[in-house]
Order: sequence, then structure tokens, then C-alpha cells
Amino acid sequence: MSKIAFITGATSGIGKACADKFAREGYDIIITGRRSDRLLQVKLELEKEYAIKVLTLCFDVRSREEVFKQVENLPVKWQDINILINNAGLALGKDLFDDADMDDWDTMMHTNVDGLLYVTRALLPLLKKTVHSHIINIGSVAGKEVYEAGNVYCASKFAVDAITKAMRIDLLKDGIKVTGIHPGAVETEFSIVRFKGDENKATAAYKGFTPLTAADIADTIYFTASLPPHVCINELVITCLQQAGTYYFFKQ
Ligand code: NDP
Ligand code: 8X3
Repeated sequence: MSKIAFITGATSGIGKACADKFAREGYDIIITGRRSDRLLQVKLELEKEYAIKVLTLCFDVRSREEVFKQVENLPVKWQDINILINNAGLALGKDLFDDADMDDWDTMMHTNVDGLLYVTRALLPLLKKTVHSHIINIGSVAGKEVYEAGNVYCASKFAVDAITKAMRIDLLKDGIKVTGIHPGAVETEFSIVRFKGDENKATAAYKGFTPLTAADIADTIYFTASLPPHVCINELVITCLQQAGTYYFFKQ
């Protein structure tokens, strides 16, 4: 029987790359996101390319009710989940604390923190039943080191880091692995979203250096998920060669 990976935010970027990687490695995949057309497209592509099955779930991770409803309605054959990748997330705006839009703050905290909590709590009863299950949370270097105008995005990712550590401790008794992945700059739709569709600002974010790709992160995540049952990678901080921490870049 195939293993199952549940990946949030798989309509683009890191989540989509994870769906591709785990499908290539023979996993059946549950992919989530708010854009149903993209979910269907990913499903069709993966099922055509690999001999695996894909289940799409269209929901907003910020809705606790919706998250629990979706998980409660999972078909029985999709309930033996081995890997949960909590990836759905975003930054909105990059403004000094006194200029930032407070609605953006709410959206980031609700998505990056509340969403991750709801999805994990909803899936935990299933993860506890599966032998050797693994929760992988996508944090950020922004959750390790605050940078100017990063304020609440950084706070949300510091929270992801703390929650990841807390989960690892509290789920020790259940034998569930918990891993935090903390990437630096990865070229995805992240900056388009952050700068609200401003292509110039988004492109400038990756100018002068070679950023990580979503596939780099997916490969790393797969590595952490493919180790022997007794080995748990607690956390990995990953940047491209030209980045050190959140602030220092060697740009050419
Ligand atoms: P993308 O914008 O390419 O992908 C974000 C994904 O999250 C999309 O699939 C989106 O799906 C989903 N998502 C966002 N909000 C919600 C929501 N409310 N409900 C459900 N799904 C949602 O960005 P990345 O791939 O770069 O980002 C993935 C994760 O990686 C995020 O947590 C981000 O913070 C983190 N990260 C990114 C870095 C980077 O430089 N790119 C670096 C470090 C961490 P949809 O819009 O269809 O709902
Ligand atoms: C995304 C990386 O440095 O833009 O989490 O915050 S950064």
C-alpha cells in the first residue's frame, strides 16, 4: 500500500514542488489550497506523470470549522496519513511597524499560525493511528532572526518555530516525528503575494543573487522524511549560497 502525504498550500511554490517530489517517490498525495482550478491542474499533471493518486481539498486554512469538516469527511482510504507538510502561508507587505496595514497582520497571523494549528489538530487523531508519522512545518529564516519591516511576518514564523518545538515535546509519547524547515529566499509566488501583485518589487527581491528553488526545498523535505524511523531531524535552516541569515546577501 502507498504511503500518503498531506500537503497544505500545494497550488504553487514549495507546496506544489513537494507534491511533485513525494508523488515521484511513490506517495499518494492530498493537496490543499484555496484555488480549485490550480488544485485540479496539479492533480491531473501528477496522476498523468506518476502511478499515484491525488485527492484535492479546497479550503482556507484560516477557517477552523472548514478545516475540521474537510478532515472529518476524508474518505476512509485516505485516512492513513504518514506525512503532514504544513506549508500554506504568506507574507503581506514589507512595511515599518508604524506604517504596516493591520489587516495584513491579521491575515498573516491567522494563516501562518492559526491555520497550521487547526490543520495539525484536525489531523492528529489520524496521524496518531499511523505508524511512524511525521509532521513537517515550514517556518523561515524570518522565524529565526527579525529584519527591518519584517515585524509581524517574522513574529508569525517565530511562532511556527515555537509551535514546532512544542509539538516535538508534547508528541514524544506518540512517536510522531516533528521537523521544522526554515528556508531563506526561495523564488516562488511568495513575493508577488507579499507585494500584492507588484511584479517589479517581486522581481527585485531576487535580483543579484541565485535564490533557492521550490524544488531545492522539496528535495530537502523529502530527505528529512526518508530517514530511518528512529532518526528525527529537528530542524534545518537552508539558504542559498549568497545569503547568510535574513539580512546579509552577497549580490552581484
Ligand atoms: P507561494 O505563494 O508560492 O505558495 C503559498 C501557498 O500557500 C499557496 O499554495 C497558497 O494557496 C497557500 N495559501 C496561502 N494562504 C492560504 C490560506 N489562507 N488557506 C489555504 N492555503 C493558503 O509561496 P511559497 O511556496 O514560497 O510559500 C510556502 C511557505 O513557505 C509559506 O509558509 C512561506 O511563508 C514559507 N517560506 C517561503 C519562503 C520564500 O522565500 N518563498 C522562505 C521561507 C519560508 P492558495 O492561494 O491557492 O490558497
Ligand atoms: C521568507 C523569507 O527573508 O523574505 O520567509 O522573510 S524572507
